Amino acid sequence: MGVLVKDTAGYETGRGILSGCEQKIMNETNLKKIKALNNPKILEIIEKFIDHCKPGKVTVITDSQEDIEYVRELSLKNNEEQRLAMQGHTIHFDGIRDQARDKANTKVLLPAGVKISSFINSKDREAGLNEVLGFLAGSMQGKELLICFFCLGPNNSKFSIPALQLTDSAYVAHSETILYRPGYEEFKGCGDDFFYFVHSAGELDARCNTANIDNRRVYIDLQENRVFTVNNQYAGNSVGLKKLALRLAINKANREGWLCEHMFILGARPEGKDRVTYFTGAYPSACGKTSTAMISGQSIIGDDIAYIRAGEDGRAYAVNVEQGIFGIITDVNPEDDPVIYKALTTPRELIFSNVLNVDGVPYWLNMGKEIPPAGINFSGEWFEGKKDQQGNPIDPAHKNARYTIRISELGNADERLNHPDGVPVSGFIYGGRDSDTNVPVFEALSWTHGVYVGAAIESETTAATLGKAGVRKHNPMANLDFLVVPLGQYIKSQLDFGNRLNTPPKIFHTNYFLKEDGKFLNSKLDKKVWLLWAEGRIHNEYGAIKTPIGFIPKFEDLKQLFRQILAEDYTKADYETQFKLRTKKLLEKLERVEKLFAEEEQLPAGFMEQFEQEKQRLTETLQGFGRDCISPFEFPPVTV
Ligand code: OXD
Ligand code: MN
Repeated sequence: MGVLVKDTAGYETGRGILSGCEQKIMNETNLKKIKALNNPKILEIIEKFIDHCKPGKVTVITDSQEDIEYVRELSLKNNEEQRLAMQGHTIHFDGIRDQARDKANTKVLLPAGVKISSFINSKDREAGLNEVLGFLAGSMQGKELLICFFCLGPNNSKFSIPALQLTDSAYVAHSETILYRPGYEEFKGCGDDFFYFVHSAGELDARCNTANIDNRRVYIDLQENRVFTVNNQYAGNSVGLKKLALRLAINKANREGWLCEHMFILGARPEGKDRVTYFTGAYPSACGKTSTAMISGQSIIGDDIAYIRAGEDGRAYAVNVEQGIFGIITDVNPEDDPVIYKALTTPRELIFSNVLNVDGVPYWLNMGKEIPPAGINFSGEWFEGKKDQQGNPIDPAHKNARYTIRISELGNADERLNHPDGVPVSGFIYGGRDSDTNVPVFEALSWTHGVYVGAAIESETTAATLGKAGVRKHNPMANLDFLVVPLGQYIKSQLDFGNRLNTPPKIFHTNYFLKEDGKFLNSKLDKKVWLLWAEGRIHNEYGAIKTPIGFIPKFEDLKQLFRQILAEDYTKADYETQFKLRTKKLLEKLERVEKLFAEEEQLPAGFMEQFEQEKQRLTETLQGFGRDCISPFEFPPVTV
C-alpha cells in the first residue's frame, strides 16, 4: 500500500501506488501510457482512486485502435453486452429500476451555506463527498478499472475540453468510444484544465446489473471539476461525458462567457437554394429533438449538447460536444426516421440498449414491425403478459430504450461535423411537449424576448427521466435538469451573450404536440415545414404576422411550403385551428411560469419585464377582441 496523504478536500490519496508497491494491478505497458502524459494531476487522481476503489486490475485506454478494440471485447467478455446477429451490433441491458436519469439522486455539491436555486437539487459538499466516496470505497474489488481519455468537442479546437473517465464498466467505456472523440493526445500538455469522472456500477447481480440500486448516487463537485457516480449503469447516469460533463461545462461556460446548451445542431438545406443555414435547438428529453436534428434532406452535426462561442465576426459558432448519438429508439421506423432506421438495420458498430432480443434480432416499440411474443429484455426472459412486482405489464422493450451510434456513419452527417471552428449559428429553436397552448411555430420579437421564450419552456414529462410521465414541468432552455449555477445568472449569461454579438441568432419556438379533441393537429413530418419557414425568415424570404407572442407564419407561405415540401394541400381551416391564438391558455401558462421565476433571486433587469409586456399584449388582445381564441387572419401581416 502506498503512503496515504490528505488532498485539499481532506480525502486520502494513495500516493505511491503507481511508483512501486502495488504495480501488479497495472502492468508496465499501462504505466508507461500514464507516465507519457507527464501530468502530475492525472497521476494523483489515478493513484487516489485505485487506492480508494480497489480494482483487481487497471487498464489504460489510449486513442489506438488496439485499445479501443480491447474495450469492445471486454464488454462482451464481461457480459455487459452480447453480440447480435448483425455484424458489429451488440445489446446491453440496464436493470429494471435503472432505465432513466435519476433526478432525485443527482445532486450538485455546494459548500455549506451556499444555495443556488430552488430548482436545483443540491447537497452539502462535505456530506455528499463522504456519502458517495463511502459507496465508491472498495467498489471495484475483483473488477477491472478502465482509465480512458476523451475530448469533449472536436479535436484541436478552442471549444474543447479534455475529459478523463475512470470506470469499472466496459459498456460505459465502449459507449464513450462511440460517442466522443479520442482524447489521449489532447491530454498531453493540457495541465490542470480538464474534467474527470469516477464511475462504478457497484456490486453486480447475476444478470450483471447493479445490485444496490437504492444506493445509486450521482454527485457533481464543481470545485474540483469532477463527478462521482455509483451503483448505476443507464448511460444518462453513468456515462461521465454526457449529462455529467454537461453540468461541469455549464459552470465553466458561465464563468467564461460562452454557452453550454442542451441543444442539437443541424444544417438546414432548402431544396433548390444553394445554401446551408445552421440552427441549434433545445427540447426537453423525448420531445422530438433527435428527430428534428434528423429531418430529411437536412444535415446533422449533433443531437444533444452544443458549446456555443462568439466568433470574431460577431456571430455565434457552435460545436457538437459529441460525435455520436445516444438516441431514443422508440418510434424509430422506416417511414418517420428513414436515415436512423437504415443505420440501425445495417452492419456497423452499434449498441442497442433495453430493446427486446429475439434470437439475435432487436425489436423495439413502434418500429413498424410486429414484435414477437417472447424474447430477452431488461426484465430477463420476457413473454407477452409478463408483469412487474407491482402487477404492471412489462413492455417488450423499454420506452426509453436507446441506440448508440457514430454520426459520421449516417448518410446525412454534415461535412463540418468535426470542424474545430464549429459552424455559424443563424437560429435557435426551442420547443416542448405542449398539448393545448402554443402554436406550432413562431419567431420571437427580439433576442431578449427569445431568451424569455426559451426560459419559459414548459413540457409534459416523458420516460427519459424516472417518475410519472405526462406532468407539465417548467424547463428553462430544456436545460433545467443540468443547471448548476443560479437560474438568474444562467439567464443573464444568455442575454449578455446575444447582446455581445453583431448578428445574434433569431430565436424560434416550435410545438409538435398540439392536440384538439385528443388528436394531434400535426403529423410528424410537418416539422420540416416549420424548420424551412424559419430558415426562410432568416433570409428575409417570408413576411409574418405579428401577434402578442411573436411572429407567426402567413397562410400563403405555409400553403406553398406544405405543397412544395410534403406535396400536401394545407387549408385555411388547418391553419386556423393550428395557429389561432389561445389567449387564455397562453396567459395561464405565462402566469404559472412567472410564479416560478418569482421565487428566484437575481433575475436580470429586462428579463422579468418580458413577462409584464407579454401579459399586457395578451390581455389587450383578449379584451380588444372580447374572446379567447383569435384567428391568425384577424391580425394584420407585417413585413419584418
Ligand atoms: C438524453 C436525455 O438522453 O436528455 O439526451 O435524457
Ligand atoms: Mn438530452
